Amino acid sequence: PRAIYLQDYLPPAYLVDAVALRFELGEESTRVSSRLHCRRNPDFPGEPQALVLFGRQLFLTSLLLDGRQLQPGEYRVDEESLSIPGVPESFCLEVNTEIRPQENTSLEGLYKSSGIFCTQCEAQGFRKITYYPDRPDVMASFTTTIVAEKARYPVLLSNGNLVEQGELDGGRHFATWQDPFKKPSYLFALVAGDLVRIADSFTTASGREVQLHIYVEQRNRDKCDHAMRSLKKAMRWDEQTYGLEYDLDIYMILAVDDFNMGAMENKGLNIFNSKYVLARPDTATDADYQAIEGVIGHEYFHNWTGNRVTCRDWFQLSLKEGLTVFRDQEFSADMTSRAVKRIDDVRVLRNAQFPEDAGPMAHPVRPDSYVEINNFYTTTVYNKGAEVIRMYHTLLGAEGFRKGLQLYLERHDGQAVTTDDFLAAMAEAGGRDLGQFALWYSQAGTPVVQAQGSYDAAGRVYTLKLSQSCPPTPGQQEKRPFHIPVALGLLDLDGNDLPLQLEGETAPLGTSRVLELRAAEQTYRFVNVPSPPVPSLLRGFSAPVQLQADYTEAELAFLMAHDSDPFNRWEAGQQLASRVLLKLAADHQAGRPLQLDEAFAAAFGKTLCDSDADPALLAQALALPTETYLAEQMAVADPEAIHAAREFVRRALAEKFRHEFAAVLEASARSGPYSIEPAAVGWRSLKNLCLAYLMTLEEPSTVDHCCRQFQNGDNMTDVIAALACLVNSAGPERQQALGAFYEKWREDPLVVDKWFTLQATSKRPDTLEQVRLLMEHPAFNIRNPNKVRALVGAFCHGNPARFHDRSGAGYAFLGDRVLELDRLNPQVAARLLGALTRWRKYDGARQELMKSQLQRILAAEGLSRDVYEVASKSLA
Ligand code: BAL
Ligand code: ZN
Repeated sequence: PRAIYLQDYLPPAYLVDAVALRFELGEESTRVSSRLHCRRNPDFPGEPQALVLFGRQLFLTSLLLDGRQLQPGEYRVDEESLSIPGVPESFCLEVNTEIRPQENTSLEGLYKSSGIFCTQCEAQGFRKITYYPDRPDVMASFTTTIVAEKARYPVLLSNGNLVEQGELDGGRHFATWQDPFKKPSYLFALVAGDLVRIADSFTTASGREVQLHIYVEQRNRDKCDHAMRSLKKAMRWDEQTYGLEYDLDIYMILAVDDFNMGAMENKGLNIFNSKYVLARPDTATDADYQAIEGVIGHEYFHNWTGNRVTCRDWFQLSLKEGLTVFRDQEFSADMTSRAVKRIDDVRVLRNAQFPEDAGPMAHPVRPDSYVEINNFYTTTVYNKGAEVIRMYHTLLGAEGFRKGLQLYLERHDGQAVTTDDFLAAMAEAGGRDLGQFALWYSQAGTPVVQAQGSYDAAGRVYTLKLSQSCPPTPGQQEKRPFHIPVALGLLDLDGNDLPLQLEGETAPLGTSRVLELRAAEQTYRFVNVPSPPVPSLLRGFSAPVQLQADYTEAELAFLMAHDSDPFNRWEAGQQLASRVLLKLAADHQAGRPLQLDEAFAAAFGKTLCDSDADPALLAQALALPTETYLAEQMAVADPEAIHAAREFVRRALAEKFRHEFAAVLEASARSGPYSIEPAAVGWRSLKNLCLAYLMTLEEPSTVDHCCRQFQNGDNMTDVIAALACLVNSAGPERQQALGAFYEKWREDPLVVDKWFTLQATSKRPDTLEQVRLLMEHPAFNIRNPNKVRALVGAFCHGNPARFHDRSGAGYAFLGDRVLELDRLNPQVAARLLGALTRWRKYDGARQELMKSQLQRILAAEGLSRDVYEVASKSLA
């Protein structure tokens, strides 16, 4: 397999103005006829070229140029493309192909899910439907006719507006859809199936009525209310926040069970993984409800940031993804709790993106090259990309950012552009030089920011020295300094924010401000500081960096109690807990007895008893850093020691604070009936966290409480939280509860996924055996990505203590699954393989075991590009 480079980009040699597609959907095979109106691209540099169309796994039946059938000698077909030399300046090409969607297990292109025909074309799935210049900078108007048997496929959908429909002979019918907006092929969608429609409508700010349709299988019709409500909220939010209105008269969403991604923003016809649509209080957790709101928002927001203005090439993927993730994060923050949302988002960044940025697959937000673009739908492109957008927002302010976004959308509406174009619009609207800021797109790796403060009592001056560096990443040994916004405040002895005045300023400017670190090292002098302050640095996590500050434990406890920035209050607690846990992990390694740190316990107890605190924030503060995060903090990760230390602290805290935890459980019983409002969600998260702590003691009264919550809970959040505790317990309740849960929910695949995940993430030593057995369970299906992620993915990515078992059995299990899956669905296989990429982080024995699996995979015949790229780069 060959790498593709950003520096080799050339504009397309030919443009497509319009394309008319006709699909004859069949049980054996599907015929696709495509009529392309093409012309030479005046902007293509150099001599006229052959027309090259991309296509994979297609059977070409005929090819006509301006109505004349081409003979085999007049064109060339290989595994990836069709080329026709000597085409005229402008012409009409008709391409007739056959495909077999029912055999398509890659879930890319046109495929079938539970009897429903559906598509996934991003990034390069359209070329599995027909030969086409399948690249995002070729934008055309699409007209799509779908013909299918009416009884099996009463609903026929595509992008845009329905312009014609009717009956045909032999029990068949057709529908023709026309999309008035030009689009790249990756935004094409087609759906045919026996579906029910949930209908609603939305009146836009300018008074246009938009029909909103959610299509699902009959059995799911009562699980769409939340998705519909979320859609309407998202539409209103985008109008109010950015003045952006929806542009078609109809917006459709389809939910399918078999889907590689979370969802897809096809113009006017989003196709969703059912996980991000379906919810009922008894089937979906609070986290599911929030994820649905976020993903519905995300796909809707793409209509402007992605569809109206799209990417020139796939290196620019973060242009639409980073921006749209930022937009969905802000939407969710406005709908729920801003502080809790920020904490959740930073957790994702630290637990997934920082490790990626520190490993062999590290790449810039705008990568320089790829072998398989599907491997670049990463947490770097998405989540670090969103942090980059957030930094523009921090540097320009909300109003400057809004102006910049408006300028970008006006200037580039209907175009396929680059991250440089986005940066130029922001720089112009904000009146800022963002030249150095551009390094966030081109340099990989997580910068390290070191902070050192000193106080001069005589001069009443506080001096803060900030320095930055960035570790080497593949292909980038040396890094230039980044432009880093560092939001900060200074706390006085009572924990109040001090007014901030830098040397040279005539008066203080607020109590929280953003310093712009641009050099490798910069010093800031704050004047008129009456007493030695405690700095609150990187407030709100104002940049995606690792902060190293020389806080004492007492200072961390002080920030935990007093910082006016809720994110930094949480952060101080996490830093304190990390220190304690890492020290205990070292004790475990050295065979020393483990002891709970008294100062940490006191700070924890104080937080737990803060009856004025917001329960949602309290739950965040009381949750210990994850095993994955802690592993990242060690020079050589030791999953066993981390697990032992963390479990020890959980039990020790439960013993010490059993009455306080129990008091929270009691208080929560008075917190009112089930609702999905943020306050109720906050109480549930706090209550279930306290229950989990108490259940580490497995005292009969708590086990009883847990069983009652499991049996009588009126919502999935409470039921699954209780079941999770029981699954980790040793008593007979475990098996009973798992059995009862499965019997109750066996017909609901999304709930069964939760049942798989709980067992795959169990702390019990026999978990791998259980996972192997569950792969034989009738409810497991290796062709369904959600099932693979719920069972195999959850074990390999979400259960470090068991996956990294010294025997290497977890690694061998993963190796087997990757090879098995690669033949069916390379995208899913490559993602799973991500669990082995950080092998250098472990001890020598584990390194050998992990490496040998990577080598075994790489040696396999007929490997996909996806898996080849991950395995070869991991070993490089
Ligand atoms: N564009 C792929 C799915 C998403 O990010 O919305
Ligand atoms: Zn997206």
